[in-house]
Formats: sequence, structure tokens, C-alpha cells
Amino acid sequence: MRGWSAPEVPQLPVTGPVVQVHDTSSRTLRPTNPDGAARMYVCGITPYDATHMGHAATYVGFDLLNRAWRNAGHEVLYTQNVTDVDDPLLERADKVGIDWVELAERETELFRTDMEALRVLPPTHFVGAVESIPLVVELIQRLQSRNAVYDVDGDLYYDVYADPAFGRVSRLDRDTMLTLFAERGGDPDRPGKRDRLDCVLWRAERPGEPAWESPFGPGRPGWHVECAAIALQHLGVPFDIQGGGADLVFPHHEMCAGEVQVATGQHPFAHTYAHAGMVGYDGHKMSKSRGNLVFVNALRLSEIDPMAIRLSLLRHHYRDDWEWTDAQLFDAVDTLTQWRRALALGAGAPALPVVEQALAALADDLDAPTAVASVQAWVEATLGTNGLADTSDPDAAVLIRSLLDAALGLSL
Ligand code: 5CA
Ligand code: ZN
Repeated sequence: MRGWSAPEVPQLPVTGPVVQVHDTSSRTLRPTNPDGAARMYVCGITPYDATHMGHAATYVGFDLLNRAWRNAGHEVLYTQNVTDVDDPLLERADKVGIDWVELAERETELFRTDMEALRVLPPTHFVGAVESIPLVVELIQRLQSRNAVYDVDGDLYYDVYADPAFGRVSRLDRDTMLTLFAERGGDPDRPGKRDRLDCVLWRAERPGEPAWESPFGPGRPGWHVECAAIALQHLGVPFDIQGGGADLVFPHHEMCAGEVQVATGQHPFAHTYAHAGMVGYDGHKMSKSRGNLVFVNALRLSEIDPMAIRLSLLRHHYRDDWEWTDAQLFDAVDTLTQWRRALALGAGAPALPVVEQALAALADDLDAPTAVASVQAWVEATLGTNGLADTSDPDAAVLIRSLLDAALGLSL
């Protein structure tokens, strides 16, 4: 499907260092080592409601990786899916009495405009689940040829232990896996399953639900196999980074990896599994199902500068869990006013060391708070808030503007 338009990104005069990212599987920082273009898959939205600050934080987080790679001289191949058919989407459409296709299209379009406003670079491939059903069917057939599929009353299940590496992405004990599986769309207690953790690959048609023809009869894909098939088709394996929020570590990313590893016989699915922390609001993870949401779109409609929204996200490390408060947004608005004042001077404190510090921080597990602090120190030196103003670098503002834009996605 159509993505969104790409902002112009300035070229920096220095090349950033090798980018390292925290890997959930090994629980270590791992240098990325792209072979040709850097390849990243980030799990996209289920479009039944507008983009909230949690989604925005995750996509801005991986946008920092996209930019860090580009600033290190890599071309980036980025695939993101849209889960445009799934239980929560169908349930919401039913509840509000609108056609599910219409709901998905409307919310996906809103997501595009939110991402554009936040200056998130668009993926190379923005791919819907519905348009990928032939790929899903093909992947299920490959799994069948490896004896990793069985039938429960017409639904097809994936045998998780067909992959000897099952569990290696999340490294959780079985009890925790079972709890998370039940919480996150799984059905551990369905009779007839070989293992309680086995997940559905193809759900046979139910009355009132959309269905597509397939060699397995009419039905629709399970969730994990969609991302598995899309990543396999549009990136190929192994690719560099599988990303998403930490709520996707298990079962989603474990299952995606297992399915592709069994189907292709190739390990690993991704070299690094990177996960963003959860943004909370009112004491709980911000989630569509709980309804404790702050929408990007609502803030934009109230004339908030999208760059202030972005800065308030960048002030948190992407891996941290944190709570959204309006105060952080107002603080970011004030900060941008001060930054713009410094940039308007043209000259300022020496800028090149700031660029080097910020690129180093971002290459070190996307440490945006440290990069933001480097810029803040430059602003304070330039304005003289800590003593005498420093305007010794005549072209400083141009370079700092380019840094903010290219590395942090802040266009001021
Ligand atoms: N469509 C699936 C992924 S294939 C999905 O999880 N959709 S979602 O709309 O629920 O979430 C979209 C992305 O935002 C996912 O990467 C998810 O991990 C992330 N996300 C969801 N809630 C939060 C939150 N509160 N904080 C941070 N990230 C979040
Ligand atoms: Zn996914």
C-alpha cells in the first residue's frame, strides 16, 4: 500500500560511527553490521484507532535507527506492515457499525499524516496484511512441507517445537510464555492443540467474518504469520533488525522468527531483536484496549507544534518505560522557543563537536536524551545563559540545524 511522503534530509559533513543496538535475544548491545543495505522490519499498527503517543514513541525510536544508519553511510531498506485484518479491528468495526475495510483505511490514512507531521521517514515498503495473503498462503505451504502444521477443526496451527531454537528470541520460561500468550491473542486452552503455545496460521471462515479462498479452504491468516511472510518477501533472511514495542517480544516476534526459520531452514530470522519501552498514561500502558490514550492527531488539532511532540518523545530513551504527561509537552514547547532563539543568531558556540557527540550518542543504542542534552548545552553556551555568550563559530546555526534535522528529525 501507499506509504507517506519523505521529508528532505540534509547531509552531514561527518560520518557517524558504527551503530549498535540492544538485542533482546542476547540481552547485550550488538553492533549492526549491514551487508549492503541495512534491513529493518518494524511491526506496524492495527488500524482501528488513531496513533497514540506509545505508537509514536516506538516509530520515532526506530526512525532514529534509520537516521543513524544513513548518517553512518548506509542505504536503508525498511519494511513496515499494517495489520489491516485482525480480531480487534473487526470487533471495533462491528461495535461502531462501520465497514472494517473503511475503518482500516481511515485509521491508516490518519497514521500516515501523523507520521508525516512527526517527520518519521517512510518505510521503503509499507505493506498491508490483506494484500499479502498470497504470501501467507505460500509460507504456510512451506511450513506444511516441513511437517510443522496441523489441523484443529479446520483451523491450521503451527507447531512451535518444530523449531529447535524456539524460545531464543524472548528467553522466557514456559509459565511466563503461557501467561503472555493468553494475554496477547493466543489460545493456550483450546482442546485439540498439540502444545498449548502453538499458534494459529490460518483461521477457517466464521459467519460474519471476512474470508479469502486458499488451498486450505476459505479463511484468514493468523497474526504472526503475516509479519513473517511480509518480512521474508520484502527483506529476505537473515535481516538486520526486527523491531517493535516490548509488548511484541512474546509471542509475536518469537513466533515470526520460528515460522520463518522452520520454513526456510535458515537461522536466524533477524540478527538483532530490538524493542521499545512502553509508554504509559494514568498508571497503565497506553493501549487501545484500555482506552487511556493521548492521540498525536488530537494534539495536532490543538495547534501543538509537532516538533514539540517529537522532542518530548526524544527526551526519553527508546528502551525505557515512561509515563506521558502534558507537562513534558509544554516543557518541550518552551525548549524549542529557546533553541529557535539561539539558532536565529546564526553564529554560536563551536558546532562540530556537538555534531560528533550527538552522532556518537545516537549510534550507541539510539541515545536521544544524550544527543538532546548536547544540543541544549550548545544553546546555553550560545545564548550565554551560563555566563558570556559564545558566538565564536560563525556558521554554527546551519550545522546545528542540519544535525537536528538529519539525526533527530527535528526541523526548526
Ligand atoms: N499490528 C501489531 C503489530 S504486527 C500491533 O502491535 N499493532 S499496535 O497498533 O497495537 O501497535 C503498533 C506498534 O506500537 C507496535 O510496534 C507496538 O509494539 C507499539 N506500541 C503499542 N502500544 C505501545 C505503548 N503503549 N508504548 C510504546 N509502544 C507501543
Ligand atoms: Zn508484527
